[in-house]
Amino acid sequence: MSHEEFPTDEPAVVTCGLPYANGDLHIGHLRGYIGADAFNRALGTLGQDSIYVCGSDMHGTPVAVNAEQQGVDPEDFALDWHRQYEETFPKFNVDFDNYGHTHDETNVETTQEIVRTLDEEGHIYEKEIQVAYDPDADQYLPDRYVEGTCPYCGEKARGDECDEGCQRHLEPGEVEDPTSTITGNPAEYRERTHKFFEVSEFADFLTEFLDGLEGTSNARNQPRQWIEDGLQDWCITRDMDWGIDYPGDDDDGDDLVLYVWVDAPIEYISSSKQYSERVGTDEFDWEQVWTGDGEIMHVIGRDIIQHHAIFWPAMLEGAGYNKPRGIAATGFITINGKGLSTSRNRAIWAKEYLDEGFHPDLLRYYLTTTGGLQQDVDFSWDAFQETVNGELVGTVGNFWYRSLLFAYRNYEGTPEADVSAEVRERIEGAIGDVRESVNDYSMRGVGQAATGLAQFGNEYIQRNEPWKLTDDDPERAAQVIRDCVQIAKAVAVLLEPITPDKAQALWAQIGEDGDVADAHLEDALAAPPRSFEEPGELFEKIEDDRVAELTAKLEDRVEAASDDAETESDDTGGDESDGMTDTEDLEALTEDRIGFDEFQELDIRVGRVESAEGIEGADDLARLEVDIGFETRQVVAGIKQLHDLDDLPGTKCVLLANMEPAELFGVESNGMILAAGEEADLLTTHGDANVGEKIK
Ligand code: B3M
Ligand code: ZN
Repeated sequence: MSHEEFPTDEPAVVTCGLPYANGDLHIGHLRGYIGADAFNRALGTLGQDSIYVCGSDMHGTPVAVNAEQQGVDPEDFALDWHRQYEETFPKFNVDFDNYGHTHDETNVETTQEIVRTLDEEGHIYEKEIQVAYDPDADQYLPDRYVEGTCPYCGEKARGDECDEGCQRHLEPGEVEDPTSTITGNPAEYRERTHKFFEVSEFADFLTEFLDGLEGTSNARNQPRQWIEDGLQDWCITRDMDWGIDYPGDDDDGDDLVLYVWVDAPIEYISSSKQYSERVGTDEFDWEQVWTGDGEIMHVIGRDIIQHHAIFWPAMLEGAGYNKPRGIAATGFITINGKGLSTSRNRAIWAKEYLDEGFHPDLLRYYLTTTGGLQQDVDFSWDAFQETVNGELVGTVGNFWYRSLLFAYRNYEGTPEADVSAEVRERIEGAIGDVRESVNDYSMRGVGQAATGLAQFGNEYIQRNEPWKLTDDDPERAAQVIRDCVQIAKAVAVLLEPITPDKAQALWAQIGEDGDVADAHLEDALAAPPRSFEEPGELFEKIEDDRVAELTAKLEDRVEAASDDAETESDDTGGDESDGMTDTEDLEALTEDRIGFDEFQELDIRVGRVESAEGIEGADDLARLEVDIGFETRQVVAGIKQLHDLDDLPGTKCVLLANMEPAELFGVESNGMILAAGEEADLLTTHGDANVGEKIK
């Protein structure tokens, strides 16, 4: 099934995955919300009637675990974050038409109604299952309360998702070797009755649904594979008290609530409903979208494809709702080439970015034109500077300023002339590119079309040299500048989805009234007003010393955090440990003593890891190159599963240099790197000991 191109006659809803209300927003969040915001704005420029809704995800263990750690009530905890998000998004020009939360009345009602329908339609059944339980904590262990090994790929996994490995959703009881994240004890299993949603019954429907699904190819292909491997039903209840009650639950003290992934996507509906209630259904009819033929587009992270391309459409189908037209699953984000990690403080925080005094549109431009809705994004202050200085200052800003200043000085605005055929065609081409890009869910394409047009503007003014024509051929000069003002106007319209404030500033600069956000692509070709004021510069160059300072700040705080981060296992600042082990678990002290000479025989050196990579075929082993001053040693260490190998280069370590060489998996190990504990906490020095120094 193929869809009619945008703009269609039906109203549309764009959503972005709901942020868990459990911590500060960072660049990893922003890329999605900004991308989806730009997409919604771009749909608007095409003339599509479209709204952008979202809300905070208040439930589930991601919230409960963090609230518990802080000793606060999950509702208060989540509401605090929710309010912060509500304040933060507009600061990045992320303009939600409605921003609700999953614990509000609308969502509780809508969720219970949908679940009731699924139940009535026979899509829900009860089953006894083994649920992990921590006897010391006297608590069941849903989802993030339990960790173990993924049964599919062998990577470390949380109770309900294999977030470091194959990204699969895991059902209760599936994770192998489960341990409690509360006490670290192995989990016991207890029998409990839970509700299941019959996802497996929807395999044929889903196959057809995926055939018609637009967006990124991973949102179709991965789910096809999962269907082929055989779909499992989803357990939709949890032994917790924070969440939405199963409808009709008699509150028998069982503490059964709906799994967070039931009520979270339903917030997309609830939030649309709230918008309609606010503006009136004549203006926007949520039912037309969600139960009629409206267009639904989801922007999500690629780790939640299964939830959106399998579970969610099955739920919508089962409850008689409309299904998404497109799912864009964004790539990952890295910082200086390394994985974003909040526990390692390797992130750019939303607040930090604003506190540094950068305009939100700069980040919007960077994120949208490098990653858009699809690609991975690497952020470094260097690359950010290069993009801002090169494209925004150098290309866009330079064109705007030089052409408008020339127009102002010579004509006090837009000269009287017609737009040339060449320029008209060039603008029409850019409009066509935007239209095509939006239909391809490519926000990168939208950015390229806009900046490409400004680039053309620069070439055009350079090629025609109007400054040489004003005396000799004033008519021709006027015509060239008329063209340039038109291009500037078109660039404002085309860039609005990405840099809304800056586009508005330009819009006002050429004397236009009203909001550029209300303009449609065709308006790029309409004549600009006759007169305007002296223009000002719209973008400012980022200086090298500023970048050096920001880069150093980031490196320092990653280093400071990395000492504690080694023991952390998740990315949400999860399980803090006090570093103490019960002495019962420690290996007994050796009675036999050795003399100093014997100790001296151990040639232990300070080293620095130069590179680290996994050894193929060996689950645990990594090959490290370690600089020990005199030479670089190749060492094999059993740390592959326990460390993020990309993090290791540059770290100081301690190496037993006169260890007999050995061969492991065909790789020679020439020394032994020292580590302690089950997580192979690498020994290091904390002062200024140089690489190569002997430990004594
Ligand atoms: N709250 C966040 C995540 O897993 C989760 C998204 C819900 S979308 C309905 O990325
Ligand atoms: Zn896995």
